[in-house]
Amino acid sequence: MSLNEDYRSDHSHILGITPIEVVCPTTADEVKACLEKAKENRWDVVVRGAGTGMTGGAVPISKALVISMEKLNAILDIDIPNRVAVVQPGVITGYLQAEVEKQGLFYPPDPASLVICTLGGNVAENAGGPRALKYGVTRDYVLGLKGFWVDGTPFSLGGKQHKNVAGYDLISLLVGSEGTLGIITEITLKLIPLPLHSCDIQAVFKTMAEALHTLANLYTHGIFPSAAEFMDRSCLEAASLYLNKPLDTQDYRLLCQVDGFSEEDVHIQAERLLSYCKKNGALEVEIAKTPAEKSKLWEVRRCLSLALKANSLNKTSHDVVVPPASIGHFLSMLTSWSNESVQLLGYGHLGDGNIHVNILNVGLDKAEWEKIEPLLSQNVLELAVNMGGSITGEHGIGLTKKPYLHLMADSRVMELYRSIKAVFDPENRLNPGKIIN
Ligand code: LAC
Ligand code: ZN
Repeated sequence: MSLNEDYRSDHSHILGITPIEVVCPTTADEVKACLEKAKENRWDVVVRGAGTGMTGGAVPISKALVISMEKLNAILDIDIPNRVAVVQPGVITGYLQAEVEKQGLFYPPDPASLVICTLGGNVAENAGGPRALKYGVTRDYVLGLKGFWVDGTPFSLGGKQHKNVAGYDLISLLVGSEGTLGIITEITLKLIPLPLHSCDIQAVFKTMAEALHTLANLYTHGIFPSAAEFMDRSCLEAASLYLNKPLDTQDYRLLCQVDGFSEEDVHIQAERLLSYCKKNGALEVEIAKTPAEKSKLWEVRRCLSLALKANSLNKTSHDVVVPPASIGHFLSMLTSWSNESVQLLGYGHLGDGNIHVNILNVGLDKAEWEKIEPLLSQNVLELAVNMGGSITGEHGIGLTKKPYLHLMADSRVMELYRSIKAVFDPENRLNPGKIIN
């Protein structure tokens, strides 16, 4: 057992309360014993993976027993005939991906933190990533869950069956429930055939309008990109400083990926994408085929969250979603709310309308920032909702988005959420204060 201050925070940088105890179980039986001990002592219980969550979901905000799944980290089975992987929650996402790829299989969800985040955390948050555009999010791959309810009673839902419509869909409910409904100790994940070939294409545009127009009409050109990411000048400037590398920052970039099962198919899609981008005014197009060329392009994209934080006094991150056709209007509104002291920008998974909005303090003192930031956050989230979108596409509600959940859910729906929580966790001891009060 260890007691560590590090277990108070996650990537939202909210500092929670020091845990009563931090336990790192190595078996499901130990998890059960922890829950029984917590029940006896009437302690709250907060479960965490690698702490890479962005909204404070794993931050303890009451005196709680923290169960860290970091040592429950075995791949139990890669079952090729059944096309599933059975894993413990502490397995690193990128590690599972590498292991299944050796067998010609594919687990697509790829959050930006995939080399450090865990599958249990991905399930808790229903994580997405760039490849969600073609392949969907974590929930689309969870076939089975085993674990415990808060009082230590075991549950087993689904399994290796690829279809299952028996009863209410509790698996889907647990996925994305941010550790508030149950504790997961085993996950069965669907695997699909590994696309054997892929290439990445980066197109540089002079104007945002050209880049967005290209994105908006991509789907009618016989191309199914597995990712379509957008970065603007401010992102590129921050990445250049952060990576200490010169980058051409006077432009807007689309970073797309196409994949398939034959070199010919990928080549055809890439050629179509290249000529389509050029037709739409791309000044430059770069194609990356080798692993080194690909990671050079993705290094810039994947560092953006950290780079923007490093290059501002304060940063608030949102991950709103808008219907794809509204992206241009949404981004222009962000620009209209920016000034020399506060900058609002959007980057990321624009192929599916999932925009990482960053509100950056570049010139305000602490008091001014604390006054203006909530107003700007409110504006950003309300705008997304009013456009028919969502306040979060992949980072969840946790703590930071809790004040805004009502924008998505009327009072009846909020009441249903509270009722669901009360059925699963009548004493409100499981990650209390997250998602809803
Ligand atoms: C990303 C994280 C922030 O896509 O979700 O960079
Ligand atoms: Zn993202």
